[in-house]
Amino acid sequence: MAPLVLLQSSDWHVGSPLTGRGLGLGEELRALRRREVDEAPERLVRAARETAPDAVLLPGDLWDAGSVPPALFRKLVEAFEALAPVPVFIAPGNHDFAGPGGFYDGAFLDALGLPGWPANVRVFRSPGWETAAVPGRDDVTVTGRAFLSPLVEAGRPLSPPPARPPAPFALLMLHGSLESYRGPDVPSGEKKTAPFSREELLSAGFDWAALGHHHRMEVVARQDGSPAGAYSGSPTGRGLDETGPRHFLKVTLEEGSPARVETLSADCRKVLDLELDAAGRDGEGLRDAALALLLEAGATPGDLVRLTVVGRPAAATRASQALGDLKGLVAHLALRDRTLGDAEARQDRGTAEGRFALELESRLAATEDPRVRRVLELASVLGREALLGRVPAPPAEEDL
Ligand SMILES: [Mn+2]
Repeated sequence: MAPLVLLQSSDWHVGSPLTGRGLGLGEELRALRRREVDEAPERLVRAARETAPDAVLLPGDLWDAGSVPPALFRKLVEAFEALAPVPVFIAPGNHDFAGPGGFYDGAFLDALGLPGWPANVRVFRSPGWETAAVPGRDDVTVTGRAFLSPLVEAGRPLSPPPARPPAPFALLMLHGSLESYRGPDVPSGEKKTAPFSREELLSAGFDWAALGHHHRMEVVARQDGSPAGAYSGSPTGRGLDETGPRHFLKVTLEEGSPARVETLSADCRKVLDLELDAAGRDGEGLRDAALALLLEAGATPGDLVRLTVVGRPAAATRASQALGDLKGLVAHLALRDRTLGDAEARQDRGTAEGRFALELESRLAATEDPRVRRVLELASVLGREALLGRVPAPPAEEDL
């Protein structure tokens, strides 16, 4: 039996507005990044040329909202046509849900004069499990389902699991929340949608599970350590919850051997969220430490970086001034000054700076609200400048 080669991706979120993502991108860079988010389908087509897969698996969230412009939908369809004759399987998620009146609805496409889904694409449109054949590979089946609305699904999709078809290679596509996932986009509290455990996934007995919904790559291993499935993660870093390199997955299944998972670079730049401890450093020391940190993080000129400076620098050190000229090293550097006043002045209640520092620190200790905290941090940095008799530089715009 020939090995089975799969190409997997999900969570493109085409049409994302990229606002409020904490990076403070300027208009021009935001527009460029939006185009890059929208070009994930083209990058996938290039990855398919490289990997020559037997099938492409896309477990959901291909677009960000039902209001995605029809022009972007056309580009999506063109990419899928470019993949033909390779079969493409889509299991719609909670963002690109398959309800009536959406882009997965043929009548809706007809009414808008939009092209229908190409013949090589199979979309799972039912909320119940369905199994599809893979054209050209009668030894393979794909079992999938769809979200029909954006609402949180509290039901457990793998309890009970769908019946495993008897094919030598039985593949599963599932959009939902692996309960042990701990990436930066992990949902808080009870917001997990279509939740499932590793144990539920393993006992369902499939040869591979293509997972979507979470945005950091994560492989789910069997008891013997071999891969049972994976989230590829989103292919384009859109903000501080999608940091680091982004991947498409090439998965090779061969009878009698563990699945082989290889990553292909999916993004042309990356988002980095770095923290620098000012710890007694003067301006030059801060600059050297920041350069070392960028190097260690593998920063390249195209990257989008947030650098948070914490701790107590040497007296009268201004982090924003010391680090301002690092901005030329990457495409975007958002500097966040969270430094505290120097320890000696702070201990002296007899000085204005000492009382100011203590007052703000006690207010900071009293609140968890991130917006209030950020305002207090800025007040601390700007107030110290003013107390030192310097004109405070207005802080850069931030979107929290
Ligand atoms: Mn999702």
